[in-house]
Amino acid sequence: KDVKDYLHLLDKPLDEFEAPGARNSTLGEDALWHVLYSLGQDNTYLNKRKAYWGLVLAVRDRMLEKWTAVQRKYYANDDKRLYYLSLEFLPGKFLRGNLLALGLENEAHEFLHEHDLSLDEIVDEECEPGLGNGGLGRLASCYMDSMATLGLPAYGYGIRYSYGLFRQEIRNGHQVEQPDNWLHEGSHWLIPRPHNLFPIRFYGTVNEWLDDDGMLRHDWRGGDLVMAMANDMYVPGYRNGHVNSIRLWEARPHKEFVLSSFNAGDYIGSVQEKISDENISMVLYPSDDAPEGKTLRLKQQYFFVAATMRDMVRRFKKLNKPWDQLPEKNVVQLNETHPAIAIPELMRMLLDEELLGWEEAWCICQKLFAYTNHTILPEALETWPVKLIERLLPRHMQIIYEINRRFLEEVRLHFRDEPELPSRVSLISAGPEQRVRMSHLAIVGSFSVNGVSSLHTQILKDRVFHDFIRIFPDRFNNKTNGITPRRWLRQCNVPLSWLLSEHLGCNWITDLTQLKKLRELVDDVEFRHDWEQCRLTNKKRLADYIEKVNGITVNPHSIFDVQVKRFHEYKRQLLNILHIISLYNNIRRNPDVKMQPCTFIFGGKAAPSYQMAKDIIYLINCVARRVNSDPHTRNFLKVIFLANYNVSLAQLLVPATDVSEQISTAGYEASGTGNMKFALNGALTIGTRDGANIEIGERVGDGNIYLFGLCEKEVLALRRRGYDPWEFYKNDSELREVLDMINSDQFTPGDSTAFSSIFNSLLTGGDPFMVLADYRAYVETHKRISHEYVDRDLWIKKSIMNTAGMGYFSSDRAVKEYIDGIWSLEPDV
Ligand code: 9GP
Repeated sequence: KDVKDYLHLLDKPLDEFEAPGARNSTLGEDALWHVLYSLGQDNTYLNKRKAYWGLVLAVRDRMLEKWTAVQRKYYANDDKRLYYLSLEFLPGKFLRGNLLALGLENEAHEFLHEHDLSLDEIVDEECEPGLGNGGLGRLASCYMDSMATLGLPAYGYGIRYSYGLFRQEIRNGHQVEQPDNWLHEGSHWLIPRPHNLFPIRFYGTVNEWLDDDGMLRHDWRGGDLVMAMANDMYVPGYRNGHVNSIRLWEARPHKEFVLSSFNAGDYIGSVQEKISDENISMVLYPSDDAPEGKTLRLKQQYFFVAATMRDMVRRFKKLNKPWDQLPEKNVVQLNETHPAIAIPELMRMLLDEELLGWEEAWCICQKLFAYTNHTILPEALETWPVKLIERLLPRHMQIIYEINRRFLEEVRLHFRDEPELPSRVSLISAGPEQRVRMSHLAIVGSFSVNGVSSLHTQILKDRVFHDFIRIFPDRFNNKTNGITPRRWLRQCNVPLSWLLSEHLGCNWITDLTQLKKLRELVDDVEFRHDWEQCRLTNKKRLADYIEKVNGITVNPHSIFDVQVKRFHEYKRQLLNILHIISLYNNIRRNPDVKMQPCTFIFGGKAAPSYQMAKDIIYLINCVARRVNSDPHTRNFLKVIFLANYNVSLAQLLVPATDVSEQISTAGYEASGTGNMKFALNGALTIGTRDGANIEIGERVGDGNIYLFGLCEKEVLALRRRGYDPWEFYKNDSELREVLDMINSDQFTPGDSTAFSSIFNSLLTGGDPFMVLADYRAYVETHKRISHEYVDRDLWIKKSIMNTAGMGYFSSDRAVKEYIDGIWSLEPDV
């Protein structure tokens, strides 16, 4: 069947959701108009580029009409607004998703068809904004999609980085980082708003003065000013006429030139100043699950938070309401601690500019802010040196001291017999260099603190923030992450979407729980056949990509086993590659082995400063080179590393995956969201009892997931008892062989020390992430997978049961839980 035969299944009629101001012209007519009048190009013939940009502008017009109508409605209805503050967003490419949400897919297909073009070709023209590192940024984008689809009065806020996360190239097996100049052609999805401009101060001094009531007041002045300019990105809801926006701040020089130095003839000096001001929004920090303690990063955090608080207060002031209604009309969600400096910033504005008293201002803050924690890795919990904040944001440091003083006074009062408690919960850590603990600031200044999976929230309560639970027993809650079904099924897996809509209707797109009805179809032979065909179509598409990009032929009937995510020791890509090496050894030992061919696919970036993660990438590529060129194993085993893993590549990989690798050391992965994407698309998970894997298991059923290895409690217990990786090395000959190969020149002929860092970390270094402890269980589980995959009926049934069980993991469900449990907002459609 042709694409067009199915499209009606996925499209509801337009008139159901057209907003006021709908136009008479067609999308194609408008695109042609824009090619001539906005791009200034001949529109009598179209190429891919012109068609792409013309369509972007025509789609954008429609979003703008809806967005302005929605903004008007917010004011008219006096709606409570949500501000979602995140230093990262990873929206992926826009065109296809926006067409889909606005119900314009058919029109776009027809228009392109008339010009001998296709949507697939022209989306190649689109550059993906990499304004995030990984899970946290992508989650923010999934939530923005759901907020718009649920018609929430919500705004995303972040930074318009000129350079997103680096572009990864692999040269001679090594990761090489290249700048990602995603704006080199400009982006029409982003609307600059030069009049939404706020001055942001750094450094300077604090003066004291007495007001008419004799109250001591503070005034922060001097220092450097940088301008924050708004750029808006639009997020349409799915077929509901609702459009929200993400406001991304861009740093601009305060003055085009500093006049004094200009007059003094220091032309270069004044230009230099302009450049350093703009640096603030120049580049995203490429660290995931580990903060970069650099001044520029703190500047970025304050810069976007200060501009956002100004914007919120600007809108609130239009309502002419008393200050105590600020939290009735607004709620601010802090995505991680990165925006936590918003708490002292709002205090400063209320105290120093609006002249409120401390109690009143603090009461407002505590009712306004909510904080989501996404990590328990100690090295990833942000702290900033007191000295740095004192210099960069002197007034904020005073306010943090005062918040802390009052908080600790209360703690001492209520926990008299625990003299150690105040220093443990203090916002400021003691030691040779005092530091501000941003998570403590976020907890104390918020009315809600949530983790992102059941296990993660439990760990926060039991371990990481245990003391705070007793101080604020009602503050902690769980909101298990979710993913948007629009991008992660409807958009990325068109064949399966057709099949689902044919059998279930289209409502699953906005009500993912409908997927449970698939359970009634598992015994239908024809349905299972169609299911398998969909999967095969996706696998062939991925195989074509691998052939084109990596020049390696892979067998689409082999098991596609995929691990794509940031490279981090706790995510244990190492465990995966150790298993592959042992498989390789076994095939070489038994050339007549009967086994299901397997294609192991890796993708992901390592933080440029994280040497061990880069060494692991190099190891994978060296193993791949050896395995793929060995005539004895070539037909059974392929290892592929796909460079520059990003949202677009994920959309290609996710629907083509048979086995999803989610193998972090139990207790370390807060939730994971990749795990959800794969299972939703019918992959089977091999995973540890970590993060959301546990909840996925509960929903898809024990028999449809491969959980293995130590659970979180066992990891802790083993560590307490004294974990000795050498024992595993000594007692498991297969494992020993693999490790010895890594510690030789087998994969790097002539260089036997290339991977000694890895070998040493696993043995003499104590194997901090317990790779060796889980090795045997992992290998045995893989044997089971390989065995069960051959029983196609069994496997396809399990695959269907995965999709059927994943309804819960929709970001619509997650956002509804935030609405009910934290935000108290009214959907507005
Ligand atoms: O590492 C977590 C990941 O497990 C989670 O799924 C994601 C979204 O909640 O956040 C990641 N954390 C970070 O990226 C930094 O804290």
